[in-house]
Amino acid sequence: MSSIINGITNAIPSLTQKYSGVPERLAKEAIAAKDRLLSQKTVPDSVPRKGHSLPPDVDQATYDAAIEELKASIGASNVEVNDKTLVDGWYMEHPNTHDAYHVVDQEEMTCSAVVYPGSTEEVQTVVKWANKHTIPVYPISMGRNLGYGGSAPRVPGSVVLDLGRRMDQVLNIDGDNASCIVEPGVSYFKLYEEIQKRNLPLWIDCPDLGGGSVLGNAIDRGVGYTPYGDHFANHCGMEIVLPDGSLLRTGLGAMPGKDGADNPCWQSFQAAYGPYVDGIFSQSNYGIVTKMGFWLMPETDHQSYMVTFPQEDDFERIVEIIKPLAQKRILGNIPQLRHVIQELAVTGKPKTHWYDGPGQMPREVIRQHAAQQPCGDVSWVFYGTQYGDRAGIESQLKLIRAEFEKIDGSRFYLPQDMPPEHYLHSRVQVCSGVPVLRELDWLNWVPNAAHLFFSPILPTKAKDARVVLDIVSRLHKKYGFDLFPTLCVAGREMHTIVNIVYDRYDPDAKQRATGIMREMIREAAAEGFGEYRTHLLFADQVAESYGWNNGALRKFNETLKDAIDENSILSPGRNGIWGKRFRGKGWEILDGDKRDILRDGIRPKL
Ligand code: EUG
Repeated sequence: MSSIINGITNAIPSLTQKYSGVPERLAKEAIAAKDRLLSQKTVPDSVPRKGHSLPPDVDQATYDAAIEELKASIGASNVEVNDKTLVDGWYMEHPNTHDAYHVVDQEEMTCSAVVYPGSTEEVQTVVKWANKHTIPVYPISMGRNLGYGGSAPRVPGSVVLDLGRRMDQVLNIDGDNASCIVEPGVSYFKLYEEIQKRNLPLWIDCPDLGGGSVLGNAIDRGVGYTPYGDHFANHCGMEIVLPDGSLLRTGLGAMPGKDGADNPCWQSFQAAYGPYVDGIFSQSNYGIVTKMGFWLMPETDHQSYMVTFPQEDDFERIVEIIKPLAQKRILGNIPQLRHVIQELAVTGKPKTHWYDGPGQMPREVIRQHAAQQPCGDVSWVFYGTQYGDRAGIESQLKLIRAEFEKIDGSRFYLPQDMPPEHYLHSRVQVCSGVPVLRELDWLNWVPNAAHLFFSPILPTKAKDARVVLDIVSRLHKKYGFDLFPTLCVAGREMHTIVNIVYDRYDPDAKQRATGIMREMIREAAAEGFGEYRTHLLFADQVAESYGWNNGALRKFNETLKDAIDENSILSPGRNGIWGKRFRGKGWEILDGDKRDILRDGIRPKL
């Protein structure tokens, strides 16, 4: 499949050609999405390299010899030195050499080489090699953790282990147990297609964008929007290469099956006997997950809907209405509550289409344009979905509508009430486990756009939502960014996602993006609110904010790290966890350290 823009053909790999490719059913959408993104690009694909990053404390000759040794053990074609020009690409053709959505200089967070292991045994081989040479390795599943660091290592010159390219199999789908087991290179697109091919009445659960790794997203504790939306909570069993190269299986996988078979309950029961260790392999740097089991949801009838609310401060009442509905499990999934400006952004039109003044788009301008959109002149838009049989769905909807109708001027819509291009139709798909690409449309907001997520967890309480919304609103004004808040509201907490969209080739925009992130993390922490996930460059600050009792949690994580990873070789700095080789030596980027990481880079300044 390909698109033609400015006379240049832009081929997009399909899922049949490449494990990370686009499914045929989305070919046209992918071409259109890529064309729109390219039309907003003002810079060349690549610029000459400034240099080649080496791992810390390794000279060129020693490095070259180590690479030759690695080539000899896993095959020369499975080791690529990262000395070519860097290309950011786009979502479907993203790099494994650096962070496509760079925050600091594009050259700053680069690996020295990319390695492609083809099996768990080869992962073990590479890890043993890393220990021998004390070269840090940075595993990625597919590298689509975009907005949180992509495929970039935190320590420049690390060797990226691109697991996905050669470990991309759906190892099993058990229709009877409604479960599967996958390798790191299986995207939501691929798992979905695999299930369709086998004609199984099962759903996957996918995030807003479908290109990510099922395994990678789950170990980063990502979320989706069916009743199985908590990806880590719906995993069952892991296989892990530990930082010393040894191998572990968790859950019932720890018990050998009969005659050497995999245990028959590996994808049926999550815990093993004794401590439930799976959790320490999520958002950590304690092991490389090479296989992971997941539960799949039996397909069911479903109904997506949208409710609009006119007033800016309605969100306080909306949140209070959602809380009991979610606690009683009347709401079928984790709904999203978005600000009306996102109705403009998700049309895929650039900001300049709506407004060409400087700084933030004024509320009055948003209002004028929203009035012309299907949602009308409103402030908040709620997207929900109900599941079960038709009668159940109808009775739930009756209850939900009655609650929301208590807010003056609220309006309820079904997909058939909206024109075909409206975002609600994309919600129907995502909320019934069909992975899509629609969310990319935000990225046309500014030229050369990248995004960063600020992702605090808030109690599902009007008062707290107000506090944080006030903080982020004030800081967005101060830093000149449009405010794109998405509240993913559960019964007791909300994953509050604030999406900073910036031009990654505008140094001033990058400086402001970094500044606002650090300030939002700091101010939210002062109110007692912490992030559920963050970009690599803010990991130290976020980890530091979880500082109760003199940083007891951080110290415990470090104790584990040092016990498991003797040589600090595995993803140093990931999630704010540094092994003893690096800790306290200037690598940490902490609040209040006055570091200017855009000017000075991210290596220690001694
Ligand atoms: C989104 C949701 C997330 C996240 C990043 C982005 C949604 C954007 C709930 O988690 O981490 C529309």
